[in-house]
Amino acid sequence: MEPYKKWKKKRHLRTIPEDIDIANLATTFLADKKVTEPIKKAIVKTGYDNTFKIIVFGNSEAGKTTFLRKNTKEVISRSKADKEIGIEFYTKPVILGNNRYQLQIWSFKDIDRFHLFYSTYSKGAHAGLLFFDISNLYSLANYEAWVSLVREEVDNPESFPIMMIGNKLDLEENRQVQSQQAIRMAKSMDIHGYIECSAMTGENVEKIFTVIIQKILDISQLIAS
Ligand SMILES: Nc1nc2c(ncn2[C@@H]2O[C@H](COP(=O)(O)OP(=O)(O)OP(=O)(O)O)[C@@H](O)[C@H]2O)c(=O)[nH]1
Ligand SMILES: [Mg+2]
Repeated sequence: MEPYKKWKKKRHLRTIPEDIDIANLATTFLADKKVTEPIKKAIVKTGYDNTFKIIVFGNSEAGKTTFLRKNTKEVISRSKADKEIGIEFYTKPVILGNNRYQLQIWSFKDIDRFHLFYSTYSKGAHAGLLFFDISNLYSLANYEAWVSLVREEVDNPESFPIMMIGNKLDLEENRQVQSQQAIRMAKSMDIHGYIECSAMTGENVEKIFTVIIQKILDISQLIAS
C-alpha cells in the first residue's frame, strides 16, 4: 500500500509507524492535488517585489496556529493538513518601505511525531520563527532541540535568521518567563532577535513580520557584499 494511504489509516497513532516510508509520504502529500492546488494558487509572485519562505516552529500550545490564523491568510490549515501531517501553510502580504513582499509561511508542530517531515518543508526557507508561551515555562522545554533541528535542515545555517517569539503577552500577570531570561536563551543559541507579542490581541504582531523581512534583507546584503 502506498505510504500516504497507509498513513491515513494509522494517523491516530502517536508516532509514525516504522513501516511507513516518511520521505515518500511527505512527497505524496505534496503531490495530492487537494493540497497542491490551493498552495499553487496562493503563491502568487506577480505584484510583489520579493517572496520569502518562513518556517514557524515551537512546542504545542505556544500559539502558532492562533498567531497565523488571526494574522495571515490560511491556505492549508489544521482542518486539512494539521491533523494529517502536522503542517500548515499560510501567506502574508507585507509592505515595507516602498516594497511589497509576500511571506509564504509553513508551520510545523510536534517535534516527536513529525520531525521527519521537516527536511521536505524547510527547503529553501529564508527565516524561522521559534514560538513559546511567556505564561508557561514548559513551553521553552526543548527550544534547543528545535533550533538544532531547523539548523540541520536549512541550506545555510550560519546565515539563517531565527527569531524567538514570546507569545501570549496579554497574559502578563501569569508570566513565567522573564524577558531577560528569554533574551539570554536567545543569545546563547545565536538567535537573531527576540520579540514578545499577543496572537490574541495582535500586539506587536505586524512588527514581527517587518522585522523578519528586514533581517532577511540585511543578511542577503551581507552575503552579496
Ligand atoms: N491568552 C492567549 N491565548 C493564546 C494566545 N495564542 C494562543 N492562545 C491559546 O493557546 C492555545 C494553544 O494555541 P494554538 O494556536 O493551538 O497553539 P499551537 O502552537 O498551534 O499548538 P500545536 O498546534 O499543538 O503545536 C489555544 O487555546 C489558544 O487560544 C495569546 O496570544 N494569548
Ligand atoms: Mg497548531
